[in-house]
Amino acid sequence: MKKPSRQGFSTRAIHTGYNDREAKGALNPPLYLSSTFTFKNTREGSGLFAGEGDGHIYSRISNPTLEVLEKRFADLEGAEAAVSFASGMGAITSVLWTFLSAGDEIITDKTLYGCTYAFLQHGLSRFGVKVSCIDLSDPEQLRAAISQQTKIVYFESPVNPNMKLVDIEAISKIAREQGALTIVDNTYCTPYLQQPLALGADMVVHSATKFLSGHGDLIAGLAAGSAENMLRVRMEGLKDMTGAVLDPLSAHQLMRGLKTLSIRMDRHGETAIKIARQLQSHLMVKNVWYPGLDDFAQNDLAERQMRNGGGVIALELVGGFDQATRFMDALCMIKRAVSLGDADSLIQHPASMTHSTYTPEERASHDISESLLRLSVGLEDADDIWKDLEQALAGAKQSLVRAA
Ligand code: 7XF
Repeated sequence: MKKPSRQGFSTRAIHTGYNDREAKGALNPPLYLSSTFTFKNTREGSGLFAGEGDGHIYSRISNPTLEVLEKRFADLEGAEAAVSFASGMGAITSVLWTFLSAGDEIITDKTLYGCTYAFLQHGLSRFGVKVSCIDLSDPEQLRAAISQQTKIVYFESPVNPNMKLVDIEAISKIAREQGALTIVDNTYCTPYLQQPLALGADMVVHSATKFLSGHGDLIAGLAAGSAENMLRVRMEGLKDMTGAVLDPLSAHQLMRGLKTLSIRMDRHGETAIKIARQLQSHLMVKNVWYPGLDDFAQNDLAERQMRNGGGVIALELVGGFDQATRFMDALCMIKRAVSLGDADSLIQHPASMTHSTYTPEERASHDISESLLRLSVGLEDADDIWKDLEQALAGAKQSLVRAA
């Protein structure tokens, strides 16, 4: 991996990968709306197709606007290279198609974002890949399960939606000893809060739709890792298998989001810990899972691998799902919507929404409670977020009292 850069994270999120002097002094990188790129002569074109030189051929392979984003993002993740995609699912599928073949095994944590799980169960497994789901928060389970057949160990940390953490360093070490690649979905943290590659992982994937862009106005994905692995992802998974290429306008907007990533993540974390504590002390709230809480079961691990607890809280109310529905419906400012990491606070019910790709039986055995709610804490004033939650909790309490 590349040596750490001398400038700080926030500076690099604004400047890396772009020289305004090469673009008529434009402060922001030009938007290259071009599907194809001309060749000076036939030899240059054939050479580019043979991997010689470093020009652009066609925007499904590379584009100068995306190139700035990719260089900047690789630097932030401490990676040699990065590739951008049309969505987080585009990133995940392009990476996994690149490195897996029939007969290989992928070991994943038992709890994953719903569509990632669906891709493994309904996609990869139909093509002869063995998919094994275990509890990766216990590294000994990986030690027992891993074999010569295992090509990839894949997980999220924190896990969507239940906020469990996976020890990236411990898992990467076991996988490496067996010759398997570790791939971490770093969506919840972004490289500002957590650096999986520095902890030994081989690649990271992201839904850049979330905190990285931060404003709920685009869908995008990113992957980062060694130059060799990223070249394969670009030339096999992206170019030939999924074609899930990011459009330049979204790349441009995503770079705008990256410029404020560090201050947004600090604020998400500061507000989320306050809200998590307030929720914990409310009579209507049965459980709160947030990595910044002192009594969070994996608090030590959170301190070791995360800068702060992030912007997402999982909770369960007294009275189960019926009360949870009343509570969600009573919220005024906080929006009922999937996605996370936006300036706007969002709440959703994983069992019927983001994780409805699991059957009820699968949810039961994959640690996804039917009454779990997921709150993405936005950038509004903490007092206003709490006021909205409090009035909705008061309504839920009244209806519980009436029912009793
Ligand atoms: O393809 P997308 O940009 O929506 O990203 C897929 C994805 C990948 N990894 C993680 C950890 C994710 O959370 C997502 C998308 N999750 C949204 C959510 O959980 O609300 C999707 C809404 S259905």
